[in-house]
Amino acid sequence: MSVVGFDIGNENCVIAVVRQRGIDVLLNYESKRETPAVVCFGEKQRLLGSAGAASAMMHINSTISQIKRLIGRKFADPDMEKELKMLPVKTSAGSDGGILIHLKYLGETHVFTPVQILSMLFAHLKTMTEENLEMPISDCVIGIPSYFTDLQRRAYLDAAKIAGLKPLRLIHDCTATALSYGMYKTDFGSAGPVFVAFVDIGHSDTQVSIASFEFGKMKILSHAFDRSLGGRDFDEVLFSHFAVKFKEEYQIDVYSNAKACIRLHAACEKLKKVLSANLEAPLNIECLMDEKDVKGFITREEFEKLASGLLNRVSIPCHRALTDANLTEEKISSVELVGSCSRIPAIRTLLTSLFKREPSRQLNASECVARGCALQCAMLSPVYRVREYEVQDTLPFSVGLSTGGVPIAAGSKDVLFPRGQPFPSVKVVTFHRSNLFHLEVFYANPEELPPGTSPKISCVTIGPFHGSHSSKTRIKVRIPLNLHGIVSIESATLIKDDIDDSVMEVDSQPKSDPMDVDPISETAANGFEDITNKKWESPCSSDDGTRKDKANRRLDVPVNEDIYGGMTKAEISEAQEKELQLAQQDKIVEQTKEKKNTLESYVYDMRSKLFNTYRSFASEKERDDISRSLQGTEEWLYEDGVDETEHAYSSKLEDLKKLVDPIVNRYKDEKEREQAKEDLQRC
Ligand code: ATP
Ligand code: K
Ligand code: MG
Repeated sequence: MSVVGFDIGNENCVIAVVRQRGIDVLLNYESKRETPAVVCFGEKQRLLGSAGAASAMMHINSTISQIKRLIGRKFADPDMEKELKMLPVKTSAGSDGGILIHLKYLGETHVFTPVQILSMLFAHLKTMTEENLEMPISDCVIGIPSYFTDLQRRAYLDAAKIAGLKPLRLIHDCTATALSYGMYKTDFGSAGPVFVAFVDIGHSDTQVSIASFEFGKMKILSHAFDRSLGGRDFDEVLFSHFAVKFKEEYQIDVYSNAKACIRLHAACEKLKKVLSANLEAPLNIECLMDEKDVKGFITREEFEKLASGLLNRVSIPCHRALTDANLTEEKISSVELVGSCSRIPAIRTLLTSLFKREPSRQLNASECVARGCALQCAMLSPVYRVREYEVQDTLPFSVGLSTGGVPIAAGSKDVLFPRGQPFPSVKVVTFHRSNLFHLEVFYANPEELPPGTSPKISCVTIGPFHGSHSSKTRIKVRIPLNLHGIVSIESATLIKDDIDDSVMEVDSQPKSDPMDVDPISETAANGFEDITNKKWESPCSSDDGTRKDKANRRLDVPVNEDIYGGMTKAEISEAQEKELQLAQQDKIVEQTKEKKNTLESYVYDMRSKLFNTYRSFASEKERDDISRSLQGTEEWLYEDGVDETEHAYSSKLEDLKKLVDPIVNRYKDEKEREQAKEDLQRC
C-alpha cells in the first residue's frame, strides 16, 4: 500500500509519493512533473491531463479546464458569470442551484456536474500513479485552498470517492507547504517559536498563511487570500493589451474568433513567462486569424505598468495574514514564495518591500504542496512510521450552531467554532430534550465569507429517542471539526439521568454555562465543552456511546445530517457508475488501438521475414499465399479496417498466424536441431 499526495491546481496537478528514500514527484506519460488539469472529450474517448491539453485545439468545444474554480459554486453566483463564459460548452443551473455542464460526446448529449469532471481528473491521476507504482492506491491527501467552504470541501471528497480515492485529509495548500518546510528543519531550538510567511501565487488564486514553528510542531496562525488573483489575471492583462494593438494594426478582432482567442491567450502566457527571465520579449503568431500573421513586442517595464493594479492587490492578503496572526513584519523570520506565478520578478520586489526582507525560495515552488500532502498522508497512514510531528491548522470562517433558529452561545465567543479555531477539534454540547430535535450548522459571520457564499451548511436531526417520562432527557452531541476542516455531526448520546453524574469521566466540567451567557438559548445547550486537545477520531468511526462500563447509561441516538447542496449517496453511486462506464469506453478504445498496432506491425514484420529469415522454410505457393494475405490485410487496415472493433483486429491477426505459424515452426525446429548438434559437438 502506498500513500500519495495530490496538488490539484486550477492549471496544473502534481503527484507526490512516499518512497523508502523520501518523497518523489511522479512523472506523467509525457515525463513531465506537472499534469495539466484538462478533461477533453474526444471523438471516441476522453483525453485527460497532458493528452487533453494536447488535443484541446482539435476539440475546442469539448475541452474543460479550470474546473477547480467551479467546484461547489452556484450557477447564479455573480463571480461565475465570467468563469462560465470562458467554458466552451453550454452550462445551466441544476435543481440545487449548482452548475451543470452540457456536452456532446459519442453522439449523445451528456450532462456533468463540475464534481464529476473533477472526479475524471482524480481518476486519471490515480491511474497514472497506480501504473507508475505498479500497485493499487486509494489512501491520499489532497491539497485545497484555505478559502474553500464546507460545501466545496465535501464536493472534493465526493469527487475523490467517485474516482475511488480515499482522502485521509483535505489539507490547506499553505499548510501542506508549511509542513514540507518545517518537517525537515531541525534548527528550531528552544528560543521560542519561529514565524514564517508562506505566499502561494498560483494560476487563479493567491493564498498567504503565517505559521509558527517549534521543535516537533507547527501551528498555522492565519490564512488570508484573494480568490481571484493569479497567473491568469496577468495573462489577461497582456491579452487585452495585444487584442487592442492587433485591432489597430491588423484590423482583426480576436474576441470574435474562439480559436484566435485561445491561441493569443497561450502566447500571452508564454510571453509572461519569458518576461520573468528577460527584460523584453517578442510575440509572434502565424496566421492568428483572417490569414494574418501578427507581431508584437513588450518590455518588462511596460508589462509591470499594465499589471500594476494586480501587483498592488498581492499586498492585501499579506497585510491581512499579518494582522490576523497578530504579528508585525519584523517578527517574520522568513518569507517563502511558492506557486509558479510567484516567478514574476515584480512580485518578489513588492514582497521584499512589504516584509522588509528578500523572500526566500527554499522550497520547490511548484512541488511543495504535493510533497507536503504526501508527507501528511504518510503521517496519517498506519503503513508508515514517521517522526512525531504535530500539525495544527486554523479554521478560515466562523461556524455557528443553532436550534430552531436560536443560536447556541458557546463560552466567551458566541459561535461554535470561531474563525482561527485550531483544528482538528471536537466540541460536545449537552441538550435537555424530551423529543426529537434539529440543529442547524451555519457560517456565523457572513462578512468573513467570500461573496456569494450561502451561510447555510447543514441541518441535523437528532432522534427519535425514548426519554424519561417525567423530565427532559440529557442528550450529548459530539461535534467534530474534522481534519478536512468540515463540521460534521456524527453522533449523539442519550445519558440516563438516574445515574450519578460524578462517575462520568468524559464530558464533565463544562467550561461555562451558556444559560448564563446567553439567556435566549434557554431551550438549547446548557453544557458546553471544548475537547480540542483530545485525540481526534477518524470521521468514519462514531463515538461509541455504549462503552462496556457505561452500557446501561449511554445510548446512541440516531443522527441525520442534511447538507445544503451536497450530493446524496444515490447521486454519488450513480456518478460512480457513470465514471466506470466512461472509463470502460476509454479502455476499449485504447485496447482497440493497441490491437490495431499489433496487427499493423505483424504485417510489416512478416513481410520482411518471409523473404529473409523464413524464405527457405516456405514453399513458393505458401509464400505467394501469405504475401497475398499480408497485402490484403494492409489494404484492409487503410480502408474498411481503419476504424474497426478490437475483435476484428485480433481475428485478422489470428487468420494470418494460421498461415504463417507452420513456417515459423519449421524454422524453430531447424534452429533447435542446429543447437542440439552444436551442443553434441561441444561435449
Ligand atoms: P491554483 O493554485 O491557482 O489553483 P495552480 O496550482 O495550477 O493553480 P501554479 O502551477 O502554481 O498554479 O501556477 C501556474 C501559473 O504560474 C500559470 O499562470 C503560469 O503561467 C504561471 N507561471 C509559470 N511559470 C512562470 C514564470 N516563469 N513566470 C511567471 N509566471 C509563471
Ligand atoms: K499546482
Ligand atoms: Mg496551486
